[in-house]
Amino acid sequence: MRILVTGGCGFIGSGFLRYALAQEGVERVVNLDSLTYSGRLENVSELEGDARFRHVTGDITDAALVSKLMEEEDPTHVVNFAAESHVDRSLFAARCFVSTNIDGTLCLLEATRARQEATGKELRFLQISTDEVYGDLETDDGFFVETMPLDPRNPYSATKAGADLLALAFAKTHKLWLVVTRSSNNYGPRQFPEKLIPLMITNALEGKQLPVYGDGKNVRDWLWVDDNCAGVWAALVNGKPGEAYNLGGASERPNIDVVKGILAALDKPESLITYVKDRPGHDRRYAIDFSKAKRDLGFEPNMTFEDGLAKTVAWYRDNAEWWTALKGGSFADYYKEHYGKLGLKGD
Ligand code: NAD
Ligand code: TDX
Repeated sequence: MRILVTGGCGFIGSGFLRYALAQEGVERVVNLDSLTYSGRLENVSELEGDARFRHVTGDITDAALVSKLMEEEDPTHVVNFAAESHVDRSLFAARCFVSTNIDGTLCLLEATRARQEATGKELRFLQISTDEVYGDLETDDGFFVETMPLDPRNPYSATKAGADLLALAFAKTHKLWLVVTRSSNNYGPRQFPEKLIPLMITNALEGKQLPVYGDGKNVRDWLWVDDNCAGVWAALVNGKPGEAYNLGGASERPNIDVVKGILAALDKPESLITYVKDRPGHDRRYAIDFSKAKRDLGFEPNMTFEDGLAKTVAWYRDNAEWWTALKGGSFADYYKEHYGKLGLKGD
């Protein structure tokens, strides 16, 4: 297998690069990543010594670069992780979400189609989507299933839904071998400290307030990042073309319980919790039915949330040099300015 991965300098993509290089029969893994604020070269530095690995800094919207890479590397598989991935940012900077998540996906799909036509060989494509495309369960029961209509509620999930549907449409109209995975919230080492779990861990380590949106009772289903990578791999190898697969962690938790768990693990006081103005359009509950992936791909989340959270807390405590620089300077100023405009997070 020769795999072209995009977005491999990010949180999940870097986990997938390590996962793929550990599998049998993998001759080559090429990573195309434009190194946005969330793409970190240090996330892949340990792979640089592997002769099968190549990193290319570049944008998935760059059609000439994408087709040049396809000619140079002759991939058998494409896995598209590259995205603008943070819901809060999409509330004030939606344009780059449309560009990367929709235009970028289209660019990769067109290049894949052209390459397949030029070579006459199957080129498999896996689109990384998200459970957020289903919208909001709103109630305490029920689960997302793959047959539900997509009903995204924020600019991030709208662009991910657009890409998801575009990919599935390419599978039908252009007869591409293509599958989509829709996972729930991932957590683990190397997640950018803007997302709930790493933000709360790092704020607690710094003795800062922990900003909980609304009443803290919104529910997310937490999936250990390596379990997601295993599910993506299984879909790439054993998926049925034209199908979407939900990948979940069977770990639904209200946000406030997650935050209290982090404080307990770090032996920090609950007085650090600050309830702040709610995120506009904040989805109440996500929960995943992953029985299709279990049945057809053998997917099963292995990590319990308690063990995974303890490992994640330990990683951030032991790797402060990875995140301290990210939380200062222009990133902090950027968020302060925009959250200020939205009246969020109290500053
Ligand atoms: P991330 O923000 O950590 O990483 C995104 C990566 O994509 C970065 O390395 C960035 O530099 C790169 N990138 C962004 N725009 C690019 C462009 N135009 N060209 C090339 N590279 C570009 O995100 P993540 O959390 O690792 O998410 C990866 C994928 O998984 C995304 O598609 C996201 O929508 C999806 N997803 C994430 C979660 C989650 O909980 N984090 C859950 C479900 C689905
Ligand atoms: O400061 C915060 N306070 C807070 O209460 C932040 C950043 C989040 N939250 C809440 C909002 C959500 O209910 O925590 C929950 C999780 O928030 P995020 O980490 O921003 O994730 P979410 O909005 O659920 O989206 C994530 O899961 C689906 C990923 O960021 C997406 O990329 C993925 O597709």
